[in-house]
Amino acid sequence: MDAREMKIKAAEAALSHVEDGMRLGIGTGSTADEFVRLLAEKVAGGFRIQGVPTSERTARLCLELGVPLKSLDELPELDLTIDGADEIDPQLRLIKGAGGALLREKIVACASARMIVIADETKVVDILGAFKLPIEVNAFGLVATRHAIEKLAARLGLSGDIVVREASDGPYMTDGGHLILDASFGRIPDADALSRELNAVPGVVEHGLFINIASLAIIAGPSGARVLE
Ligand code: ABF
Repeated sequence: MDAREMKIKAAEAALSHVEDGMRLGIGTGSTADEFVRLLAEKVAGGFRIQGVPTSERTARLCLELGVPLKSLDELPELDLTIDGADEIDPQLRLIKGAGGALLREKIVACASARMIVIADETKVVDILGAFKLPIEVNAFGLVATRHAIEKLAARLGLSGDIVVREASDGPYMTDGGHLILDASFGRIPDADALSRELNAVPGVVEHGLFINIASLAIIAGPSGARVLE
């Protein structure tokens, strides 16, 4: 099974948790895209859902494939969100945000009664942090915010480069008009403490540590899909 087939397996397994009439948060990324494609087939067959997209990119794909969308303001309480992740640890703590949609992803997931993560085996880790941690920041005071993050990281025994994410035409801008700092800590032994400390920095809009948010994860490997909960 190649990487795409594994993503499709995880997405198929997640689709079995979606019930007719659900208000559904719809994630971002290549795994979430596979879920959208499968969901669109169900919708074409008469299945009724109302989707809230976690990014402009996902909104475009949903509209293209005929998945009905609402805004989160129209549907502020959701039944379920299905989304991908960059890393998943045994406590279902996640690093998310490689796709730059972490803020909307976290808002939508937290407005949902349940969040199911879909991923392939390569995303499962014992300790978070090998993947760069995305931190969405306000452009105002960027240097001061980065210093504050460096200082709190040092207090927690973390070190590594913290760099502004770049796009082909300059600094990467999120859907919310913010910048992203990617922090290469390597290992984050106390993700809960780091999350709390980052939340206390005024220039930090949101960060990619998702703690106590995911309800279960569907992990696809060469021999099929398994569930982590
Ligand atoms: C989004 O897409 C992100 O939070 C995560 O960074 C990424 C996972 O993408 P993929 O499924 O393409 O690996 O859910």
